[in-house]
Amino acid sequence: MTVQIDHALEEIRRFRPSPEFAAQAVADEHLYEAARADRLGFWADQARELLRWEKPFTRTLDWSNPPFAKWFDDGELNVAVNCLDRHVEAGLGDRVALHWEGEPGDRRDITYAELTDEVKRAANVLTELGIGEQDRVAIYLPMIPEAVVAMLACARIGAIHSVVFGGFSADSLASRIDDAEASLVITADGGYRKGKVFPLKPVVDEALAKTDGGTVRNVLVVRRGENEIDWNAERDLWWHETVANASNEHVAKGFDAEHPLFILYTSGTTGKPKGILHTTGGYLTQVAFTHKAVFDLHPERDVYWCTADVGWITGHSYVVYGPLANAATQVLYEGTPDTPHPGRWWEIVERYKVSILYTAPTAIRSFMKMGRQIPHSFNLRSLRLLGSVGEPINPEAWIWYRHVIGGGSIPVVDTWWQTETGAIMISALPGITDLKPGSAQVPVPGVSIDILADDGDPVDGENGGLLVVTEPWPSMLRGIWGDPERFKETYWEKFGTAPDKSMYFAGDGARRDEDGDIWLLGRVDDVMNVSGHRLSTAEIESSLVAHPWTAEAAVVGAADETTGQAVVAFVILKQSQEEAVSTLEDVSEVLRKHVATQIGAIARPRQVFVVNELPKTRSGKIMRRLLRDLAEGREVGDTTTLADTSIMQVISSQVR
Ligand code: 6R9
Repeated sequence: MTVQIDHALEEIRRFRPSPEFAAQAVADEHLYEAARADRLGFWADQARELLRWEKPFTRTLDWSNPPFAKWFDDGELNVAVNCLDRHVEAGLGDRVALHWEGEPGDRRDITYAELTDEVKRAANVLTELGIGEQDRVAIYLPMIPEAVVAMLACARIGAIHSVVFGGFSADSLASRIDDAEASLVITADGGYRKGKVFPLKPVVDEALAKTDGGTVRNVLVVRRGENEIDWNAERDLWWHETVANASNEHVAKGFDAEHPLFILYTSGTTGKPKGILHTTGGYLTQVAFTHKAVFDLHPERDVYWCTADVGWITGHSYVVYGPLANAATQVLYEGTPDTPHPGRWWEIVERYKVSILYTAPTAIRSFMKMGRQIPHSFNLRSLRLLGSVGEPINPEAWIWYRHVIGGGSIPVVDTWWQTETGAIMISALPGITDLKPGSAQVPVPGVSIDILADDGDPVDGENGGLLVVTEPWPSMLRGIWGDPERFKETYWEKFGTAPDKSMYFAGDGARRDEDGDIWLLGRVDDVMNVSGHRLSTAEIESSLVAHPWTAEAAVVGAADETTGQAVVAFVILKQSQEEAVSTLEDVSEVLRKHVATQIGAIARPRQVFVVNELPKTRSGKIMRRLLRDLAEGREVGDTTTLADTSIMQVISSQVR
């Protein structure tokens, strides 16, 4: 039997690109044609056009031992040279690479020449500390320029970085340091968040105590928080005493295109975090290509801002590697969106005249909750393109983003991808694609996507199924650090081990509409089964968010005696509506009816709980697993990857 996900919610709004935008757009139809005609040739062209190779490659893809791919593998390049030196040599040394803004309001503009200088110094320090090719370096920093410098310094000398979100616990940090057997940790005394200094170095000390010091020989500490810290004179070094005094002469060598670049840990739904491994040539090709084509980058005039933390893959690909490879000018902001006032982001957009903004639906929905008067008290007219990543963006949030932030006429691109895919895989191309709110739309040129039922057969019509990538792509993960078996099982053997059945399984549900546009339906593990109907979280959540009272919603399937599972919803109300609603029982009744009318009786939530917060990861993804525990009356499971680990207590008290 083929198992599919039912498709329910209709969305009919469409937005054509404006002729003015289309006329100046970087991407044109020709990209799709070229990729269709010769997929590998297309990627080889991108690799040659967008990057500098120390030694040109002659082979594009070696797929003789799937799922272990090699791209451009007889070529050599240096990632840091591609992101820095070559721009300086091309006369762009005075261009601002980073407009950095700290949360307390301190600012630094760093040019490409200055950034190159700093990375060379840091590379020399790493080498002096005995860090060599393939050695692992853990980076545990706030969003300060040194985070970018540290990553590029590793890349420059062929060391492998593993960035861990500042704010992850000592346990999480320790397990990541252990798994990668890191020799060095780069951290700061502390960083700013919500108006306060949060300690980082003390967490590193605690983590290293847990690992018995393990493989770590040194800790390099940036001074940022000026908070009191303990010092181990044999192990610890100050960044400002070492990097500032190091030589700025550093000749970078080329490394094989399959030389590892970084490990980034991503929490599997169960089990221990997976260290996703990325390499250099293919990765840099696809991040540079997508950064340019999807964001319509004109590096000479755009100011780009991706709000992601560098501890998330989005920060790797679209704060560090993509934008810098493309010589973009970008904003880097240390703090939270609402410190010291709720208009902080919009003030930053106004100050730097940001033209391209890339953020997550969670942020958009939290601004929706606070109301449009906050962004509207700033001048946002510099914006000409908006992007979204991390979760399905509900159509209502998409419309709000386009209208309230974008002034009503600029493109919004919803980009689907994963830590594992390394770069954007599905997105509209602005200037070409007719935009549909809520749909991630089409594979980027050179990427092959399909949607299959559980047994590997195609799904019927517009029904939902499992999203798969059918052909290898340049920025694909090369493995799970230290665990090739888990790599194969988790991603490549969903439909069996026969060569024609081996495809990359993303773990997401998706459907294709009649125009061929792709809609993401949420994680497959979160799909609910109500009386034999498989319902997606994304569609019911979008329906809830479409009601004028609701700013955010999460739904889960909870065990139910009659229907197998029942839909249980958690909603956050818009601040402007809180007075309009009389009692919480009313809200629940009205929203249950609303979903039943919009989608159908089968999707009507059994319960709707009004809450003030939802449990989210540091990158803003809702952790539905924890809400399911709550809805089924169980003790709440592992909360270590939550941005705020105390949030579940708050939510449980509101639900009772
Ligand atoms: C880049 C990133 C990957 C998971 C992915 C999916 C969800 C990301 C999305 C989206 C719908 C989008 N996701 N972008 N779902 N529409 N535009 O988020 O990487 O942190 O590894 O998460 O995020 O469920 O499988 P990562």
